[in-house]
Amino acid sequence: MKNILVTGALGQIGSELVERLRELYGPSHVIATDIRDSEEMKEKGPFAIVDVQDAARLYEVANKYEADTIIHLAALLSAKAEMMPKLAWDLNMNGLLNALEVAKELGAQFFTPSSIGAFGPSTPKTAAPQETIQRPTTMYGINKVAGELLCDYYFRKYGVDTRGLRFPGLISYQTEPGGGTTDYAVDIYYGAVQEGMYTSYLKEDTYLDMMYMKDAIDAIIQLMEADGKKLQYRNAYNVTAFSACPKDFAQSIRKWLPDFQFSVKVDRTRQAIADSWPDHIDCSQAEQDWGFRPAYDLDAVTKDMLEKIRGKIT
Ligand code: AKB
Repeated sequence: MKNILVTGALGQIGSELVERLRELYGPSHVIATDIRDSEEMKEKGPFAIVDVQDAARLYEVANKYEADTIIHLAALLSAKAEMMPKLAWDLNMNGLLNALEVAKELGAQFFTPSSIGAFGPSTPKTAAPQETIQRPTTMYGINKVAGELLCDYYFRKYGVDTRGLRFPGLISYQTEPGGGTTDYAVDIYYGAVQEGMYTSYLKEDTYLDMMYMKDAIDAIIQLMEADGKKLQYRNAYNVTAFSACPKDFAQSIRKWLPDFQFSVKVDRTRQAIADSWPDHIDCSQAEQDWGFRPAYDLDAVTKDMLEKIRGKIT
């Protein structure tokens, strides 16, 4: 039986992943950790406050619960990292290094997400391949490329079973994202349900890859359960469900809410970040090596998001 320790458990991915892992492996086998406290998380299974920059504390908690799997999610997202680059370096890099060290000491399997942010302006704009030029121009992207290389290093040098995914923008209703460039793809649904309108901070024709959280959670579990011998890549596999721009989201929402009002007021920082990323990445390697196959396209996401957000606020 696995004992899985999750860092950043109260974040956008963590909150849904912990719930799903507890269903699959049993509540006592999933140790949720975060820098913030949560009564709700505590009630449902083991929970500890951990700042991933505190290596000793991270080790203490992982060792206490005999963690054999570490899912390291604690990180600053792209827009926030651009506003606080030094903090981003400290948290994103030292946090990762500390978590990898714990995995090495305990012989644990390891997962951490990379991102489409690991690509830059010189990466092919469409169907960006699994292996391609990675010269990102954002602090977040630099962290992600360095992180991919660091995870590969721990695999080769110390035999740590590191695995990773390059996530696109993730869309979810349970916990809102914070500080990302792709957050509009969540905010637009809240705007649609609560106010019947949304003002996008990205231009209407800015294409980026997107994926529904349910598909992202499935992909993490599938990759972690995959036969390691079949993995031609470790850190990290390209994954995406669809490429879309703000206008596509607005058109999709109008299929359910015909009066939805959409406008644009560009935020220069986030637009520059989005412009430096590919419009679309190629995920055929993930399909081939471990059977990645997302279930939700844009309209399926829209239908579910509108229903779930309505249920949440009424
Ligand atoms: C962000 O926008 O920073 C993230 C990501 C694509 O990594 N959602």
